[in-house]
Amino acid sequence: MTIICLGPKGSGKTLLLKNLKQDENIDATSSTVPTVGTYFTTVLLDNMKEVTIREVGGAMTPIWKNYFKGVRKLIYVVDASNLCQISAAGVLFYEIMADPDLAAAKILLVLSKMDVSYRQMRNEALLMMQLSRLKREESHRDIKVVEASGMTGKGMDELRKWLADAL
Ligand SMILES: Nc1nc2c(ncn2[C@@H]2O[C@H](COP(=O)(O)OP(=O)(O)O)[C@@H](O)[C@H]2O)c(=O)[nH]1
Ligand SMILES: [Mg+2]
Repeated sequence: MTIICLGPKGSGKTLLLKNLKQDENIDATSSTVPTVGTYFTTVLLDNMKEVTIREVGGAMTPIWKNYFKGVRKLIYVVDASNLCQISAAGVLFYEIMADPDLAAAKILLVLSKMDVSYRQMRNEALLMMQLSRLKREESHRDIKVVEASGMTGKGMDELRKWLADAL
């Protein structure tokens, strides 16, 4: 079972994964180093099953594709508090959706940093990502949206549930 976590640099992937892992050493400074290469996290779910998630650093966008083979679930993280970054994130998201290696993958779109965002920005972000159009065009596909924060732990239960689903 391969799960990957993608998203622009600084969108909050590492902090999110640390939260999922319930890492005791999380603090605000522990994730400021951009992930170089890829980073693996193993998460123990409530049903005592373990899943391993591979974060592919945002700086590696040109070679994301190399990690798509065999991927069953994909977590795409966008920073909901940074609308400047969203359009570019949306373009990349569309590219990912079009990749034949991911045709059967379940997709989780994470709007991160909701602690410093607010509802209107969340709606704006989804509009800018053209999510409703994407859902229409990719109606066969399972796309779920979760609002999260690596600071407050918001959304972690939903994320864990999604990870445990149909393992
Ligand atoms: N306020 C806030 N800051 C966050 C959140 N998640 C990450 N950050 C900060 O954003 C920066 C980049 O986070 P990181 O997890 O390394 O991003 P990555 O490049 O996607 O792995 C760090 O300074 C984090 O402390 C969040 O949910 N809320
Ligand atoms: Mg990272």
